[in-house]
This record gives sequence, structure tokens and C-alpha cells, in this order.
Amino acid sequence: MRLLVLFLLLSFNCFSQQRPNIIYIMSDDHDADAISAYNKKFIRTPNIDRIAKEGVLFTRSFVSNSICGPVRATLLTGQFSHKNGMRDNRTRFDSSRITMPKLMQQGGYQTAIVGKWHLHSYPTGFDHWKILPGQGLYFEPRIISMKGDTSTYHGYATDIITEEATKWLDRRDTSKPFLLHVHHKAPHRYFFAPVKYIEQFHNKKIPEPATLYLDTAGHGTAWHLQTMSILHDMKLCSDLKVDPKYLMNIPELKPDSTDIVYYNAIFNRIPEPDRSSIKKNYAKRGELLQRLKPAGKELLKYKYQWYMQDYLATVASIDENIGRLLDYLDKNDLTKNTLVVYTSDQGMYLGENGWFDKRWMYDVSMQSPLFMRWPEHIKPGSVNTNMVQTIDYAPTILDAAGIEIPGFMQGLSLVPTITDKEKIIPRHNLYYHFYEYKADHTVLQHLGVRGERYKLIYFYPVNEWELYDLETDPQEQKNLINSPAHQEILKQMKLELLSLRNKYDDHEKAGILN
Ligand SMILES: [Ca+2]
Repeated sequence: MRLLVLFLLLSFNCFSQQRPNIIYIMSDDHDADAISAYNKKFIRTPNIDRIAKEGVLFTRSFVSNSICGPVRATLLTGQFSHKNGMRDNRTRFDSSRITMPKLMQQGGYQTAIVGKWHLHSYPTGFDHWKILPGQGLYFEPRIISMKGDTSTYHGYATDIITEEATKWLDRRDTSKPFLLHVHHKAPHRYFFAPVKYIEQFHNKKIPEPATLYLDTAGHGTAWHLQTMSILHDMKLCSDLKVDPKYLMNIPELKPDSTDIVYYNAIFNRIPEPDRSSIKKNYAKRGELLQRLKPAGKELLKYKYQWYMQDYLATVASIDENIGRLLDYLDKNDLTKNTLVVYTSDQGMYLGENGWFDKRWMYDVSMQSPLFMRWPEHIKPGSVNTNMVQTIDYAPTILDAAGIEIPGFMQGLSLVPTITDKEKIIPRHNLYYHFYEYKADHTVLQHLGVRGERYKLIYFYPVNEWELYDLETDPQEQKNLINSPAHQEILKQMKLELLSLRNKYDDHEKAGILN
């Protein structure tokens, strides 16, 4: 009997040691182009790149509904928005649902989340959580703890989230493997970096995308209704930190009252002496506008530069903090047995089509960066070209932990492909459905299918279709819907879309494709 108990204890201990720890890091609106492992034109991100160098980089990772809350609900449930109920940022996530963290917890993992949550209801399935209310704040952020109380933390959000993550790691129960979610608020609008990075980036000349000055005339209704133009919709004061005092006497540039209120709210949170020093850095922008009074293309040129300088400076701080977290794993002998995932909740327009924000099914916003490092399981420096999607994250994490994937999850485990057991995953078409119209940036509802080569999008409120050849037109500028040479492809893609809607059980707006 004693021997049997000893054997059981030993085998349990052995099993628990074999199971990997998992750290899932997700930034907010961090586009792959702002990571040097993908694109060296804008910024160097040596620490994020380290995950790719020591693990795998995905070249075709996509979301299924390019907006914050819904992506987070898909991460938890492994389901599309029509199944998990979180179609837009206004919905409250039903926290009684069975989620991946709950299954990990039941399977013997210790679970925690720190940072952005944005699902309105409180987290469930976590042994420990500390979340930002809503979008959260960059400076002196408020944080809600498990007791339900909200306190203000001194410092900068990205640093604080990292500190909170390592503090929890320090005091976790080391007899269990852990799942830790580190969800950064950065680099979400209103992009704001610590002073040292503002100084580093505010004189940088950023290359312009080919479509920055694109005339959207000739494109569909959705393009005309959107309000995500850098020139028209990005605010000079709250977004680009121009002190309103410089603009009050320039009628064409005079800020509206909301912009001024936001500007003051943002700056008032920055403690001195940083506030004065940041204002001094940004004074240049106001002086330039006062002097040149730029308009049209000229104004867009400046706004783009300032947007990117601020966005990239905010990313630089994320990179520094990823470095801190990876160092912590090294120092605490956790690197070897920890699967580290880095991603963003979706891509972000960095001036393509003259836009900022996300939402669209176009590749810029449908794509997200994705890296995984898992020593002895993933070959360092691998590149994975499979089309993967947010629905795959929960099944992958469960599978890596040796926990059964429930039937309601709609994604696939990526463990076989990252460990080289199966190079190709059995999927060649991705389904997409975006719902949040008449809220921020007014992008019309649409759904569609992304294949290996072609993409079909249907803006159903206006009955307009778009078809793109991603091989010859990766920037998705030439709608082939009326091209005689593409009618056969169009027919196939429509059938594919119908079949995906059946496969994933999305019968809302049934009949709209007929
Ligand atoms: Ca986001």
C-alpha cells in the first residue's frame, strides 16, 4: 500500500513537472509592422524579436472580428463572436460560460491575469486577477483587484502591468504549473509613451505607406462612411498632444470642446516633473501648426509623422517590458518549461489608406502578430506560414497543457504544427464577421472569407461585395467583383463563404447571401 502511494505521488509529481507553464502576452492594437521581426522599417524591438528567434513566428495569423472585446472573448472561449455572444465592444461577456482559463484551473493549473480585460463583467476562472477598468489609463492607472476595489497605481501602465505579473510569479504556488495572461493596454489610442521614449522618437522621420494620400473616391459605400481618417478624424490635441492654446486663433485647426477636455484629462494625470518635460517636447508641434497653418495633404503629412512617433514610442516601452519579463524567466529558471505566446488583439492601420484604427476584414487589421517560444518543443527560428486564427488560441493552450479540448471550441490546436508533428494544418479558408457599426469609426458591418489567394467581403447593410486577389494586389485596392475574368472565382468564393457559415453555425442574417 505504502509503495503504491509513493508510486502515485512520484508519478503525479513527474506529470506536474512535465506540464509547461504558459505565459500569454497580448498587447492592444500592436500591428505586426511595428515589430522588427516582421518589418525593420519603423522600429527595433529586440526583446519581442527574441521570442521569434528562440521560437516560431507566424506569418499569417488572423482575427475573426477585428475589435478589442470580441477578440478577448474568442481567446477565452475558442469560439467566434456569434457563439460566445460578444459581437462588439458594448456587450457584457457572460462570465458564467465555460472558458479556457476555467478548464486550465480545473486541470490543475494556477491561473492569473493582469492588465486589460475589457469584457465589462469581472474575470472568472482566475486564481488571481488585477485588471484595468475599460480601456485603462497610461499614467497613474487605476486597477481593479479581486476584492472589487479600485486603486490608483503610481507610474506608467506598461511598467506596472509587468511588475504586477512578476510579483504574482514570485508568490505563486510553485507546486502547480501556471497560466499567466499579461494584457498590455499599450499601444492603444491615445498612444502615450514615457518621457524617455517620447524624446527618442519625436525627431524620427517615419517612412510613409504607399497609400497614405489615397483618394478613396471610386471605392465602396463603406469607405465613404468610415471615420478613421488620420487627416479628418485623428484629433490634434488628445491624439497628437498639441496644446490647444496654439490652435485657438486658427479657425481651420481650432479643436472642439471634447478634444480639449480629453487633452486636459490625459495631461492632468501625468505627475510633475514629467508633465512639463513632455509638454516641452510637444510644444514644437503647436509652434509648427501656428507658423505654417498646414491644410490638406500638408497637414496629413505632419499628422502621420506625429501619430507614428507617438505610437512607436509607446511600442518601445512594451518591448522594454517584454525584455524584463523574459529576464525574469531566465533568472528564475522558468524559461525551459514555459510556453511564451506574444500577440496583439488585432492589427492596426498605420497610415495605409490614410487611416488609423482597425475593424476591417482587410489584411492590415485582420492580421495580428504571433510568436511562440517553447524550448525543446519548438525549433528556434522557425517560421510558420499556416493560416491561423484567434479561435485556435484556447485549443492550443489546453492542448499544450495536456487538457482535453471541449467540443464547443471552434478552433484547432496549433501544437502539432509548432512542434513539427504536422506541418500543414487542415484549413484553407478563414471566416470573418464584424458587427460594430454606428459606434467609433463607423465601419459598416461585413462578413467574408479569406482564402489562400482570394478574399471575398460582403457589406450586407448596403448589399455591396468586394473581391480581392491577395497575390497580385496584397494592399487590397482593386475590387474584382465585376471583372469578367473572375466570375468563376467569385462563384467558388461565395460557395466557400456559405459552407463556412454552415460549418461554424452562423445563421444570423440567414439568406443574405442568396
Ligand atoms: Ca485593440
